[in-house]
Amino acid sequence: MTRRPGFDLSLYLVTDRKLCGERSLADVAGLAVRGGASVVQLREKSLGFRDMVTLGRALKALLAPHGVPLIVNDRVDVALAVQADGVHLGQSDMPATLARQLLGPAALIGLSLERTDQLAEAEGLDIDYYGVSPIYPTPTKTDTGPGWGLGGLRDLRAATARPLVAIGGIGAHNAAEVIRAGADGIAVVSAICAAPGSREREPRPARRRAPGACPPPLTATPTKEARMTSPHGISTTVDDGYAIRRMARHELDFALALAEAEGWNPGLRDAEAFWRADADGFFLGAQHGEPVAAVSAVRYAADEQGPAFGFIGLYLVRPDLRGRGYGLRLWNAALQALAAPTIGLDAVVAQQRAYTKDGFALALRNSRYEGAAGGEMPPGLHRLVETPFAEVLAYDRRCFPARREAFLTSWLSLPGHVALGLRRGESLAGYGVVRPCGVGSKIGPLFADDAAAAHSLFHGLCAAAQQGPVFLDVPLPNAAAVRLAESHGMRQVFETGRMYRGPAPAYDLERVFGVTSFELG
Ligand code: TZP
Ligand code: MG
Repeated sequence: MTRRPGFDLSLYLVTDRKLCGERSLADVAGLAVRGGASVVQLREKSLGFRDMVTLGRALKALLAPHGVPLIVNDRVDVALAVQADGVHLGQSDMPATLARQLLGPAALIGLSLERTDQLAEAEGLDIDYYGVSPIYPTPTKTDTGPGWGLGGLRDLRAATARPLVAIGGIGAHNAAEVIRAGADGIAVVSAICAAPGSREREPRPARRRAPGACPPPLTATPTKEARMTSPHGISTTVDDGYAIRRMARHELDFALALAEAEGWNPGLRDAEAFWRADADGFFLGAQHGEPVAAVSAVRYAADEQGPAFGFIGLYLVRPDLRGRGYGLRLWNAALQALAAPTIGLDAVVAQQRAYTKDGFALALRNSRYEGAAGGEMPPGLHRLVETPFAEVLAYDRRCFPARREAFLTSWLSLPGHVALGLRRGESLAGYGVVRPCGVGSKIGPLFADDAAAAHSLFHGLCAAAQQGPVFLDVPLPNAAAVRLAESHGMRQVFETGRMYRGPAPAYDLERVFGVTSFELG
C-alpha cells in the first residue's frame, strides 16, 4: 500500500462553486482552510478543461503555502496541468492503474466505493484512500445508490485497512457519528460551500437591540392586584409581580422549551429563524422577574401585493401557573402591539370557540400527518441555494400572505435544514424545507405548482430527513395535498383551525401542500 506521508483526510472539502453564492470558490476554500479543511478537491462537473485549469491553478497557489493538498476530481489531464497533488476517481473514470502511470508514485489517488462488491478489486490497486459514497442520500448528488449508512461504513471499516473518507449528507450535526463508525475523515460539499457564512450576508432585522439585553416592560408591574377583562370576556384577577415585556433573544429559547414541554415538537433551530422574522414580535410574562408565559405576535410588513399581516402563536403559560390570568394579559398586550389589518393563528380545536369571541373566524382546517423518513432522492431536484434568492422569495410570496425575506434567509440555511427546489424550464415549480425536531423531522413549507412537483419534493425531503418520523401540516381544503399525505401512508395525528381576524389574506392555497409552521404561519 502506498500511503503518502503527511496525508490528513480529516476534513475534506469538495468544491461546488454554484453553491458558494456571492463568494468566489477561492474565498470559500481559503476560509475552509482557515477553519481546518485538510484537503480540497476541485470538482466542477460543468467546467471545460481551460476553466478547470484556471481554477485549479488559483486553488493550488492558495493551498500550497498551507500544506493542504489539492485533488482534482475525475480529470487526470487537469491534475497534470495544474500540478495538483492527486486525483479522485469514480468507478467509471480512468482506471487507477493508468492514473498511477501518468501521475507517478507521489500522487495521491482516491477511489470511490459505492458498493461492498467493489472492494475486492480495489484492494489490489495502488491507491491511497477510498471515498465511501454516499453515506446518506444527498440532493448534492442524486445519481447514487441508496447510501452506505453507518452500518455499511462500519462493515467496510472492518474489511479494509485503507483510509476511508465518508461523503454524502454529512455536516456538523452528524460528523461525529460518521467518525465513530470508522471514517478517517469526512468529505463535504454543501456543509461548507452552502454554509450561510460563505454565502451572502444575512439582512439584519429592521429593529435591533443589544444582544442579551432585556427589553423594557410594556406594562408596568402592578403594585396592587389589578382587575382586567380577558379577551374571552372573563374578568380576571392578576397577582402582584406579574409583568409583560418584549422578549430578549435568549428568552425565545425559553418559549420554545415551554412549547416542547407541551408536546408541540418545535424544530431544533426554530428560534433563530423566528427571531429573524420580527425581533419585536415575542412577548414574555414574568412573575417576580421569572419567565412564566409566552406569546408570539409576529408582524410581516405590507408590500406592493398586500397589507401588513400578523400571526400569533407560541401562546403558552407554565402549567403550574394557569388560571391566574397571566396568559390573558399577555394575549391582550400582544394583540395590541401587533396592529395589523389581518391577524392569523392556528388554534387547537378546543380553543377555537374562545378565539371567535376576539373576532377570529375559522378559515380552514390544517391536519398534521405523520409518516416515515427515508427513501431515495428522486432525480431533478436541486439544493435551493442554486436558485437565486429573489426567485425563491417571489415564489414564496404567492403561497404566503406576506413577503418574509428575513425569515426565509434564515429558514433556508439553518444547520440541519435541507431546502430543495424543483425547476421546470426557466422557472421554479416548487420548493420545500425539512428540519430536525425534538421528535423526527418536519417538512414545511412544501409549496408546489401541482401534485407531481409536490410528490417529487416530498420524496426528496423524506430522503434528506436526518431522522424519522416525518411530519407534514396539510391544509385540508387542498385535496391534492391530502391525497399526497395519504398516498404516502401518512396518518393524521393532530388538527388545528387556521383563523383570521380581519379580511382573509390572499395567497395561492392550491400551491400549499405543507404549512411552514403553526407558530409563524
Ligand atoms: N459523491 C458522493 S455524495 C457527493 C459526492 C460528490 C455529494 C456530497 O455532497 P454533500 O452536500 O456534502 O451531501
Ligand atoms: Mg467521477
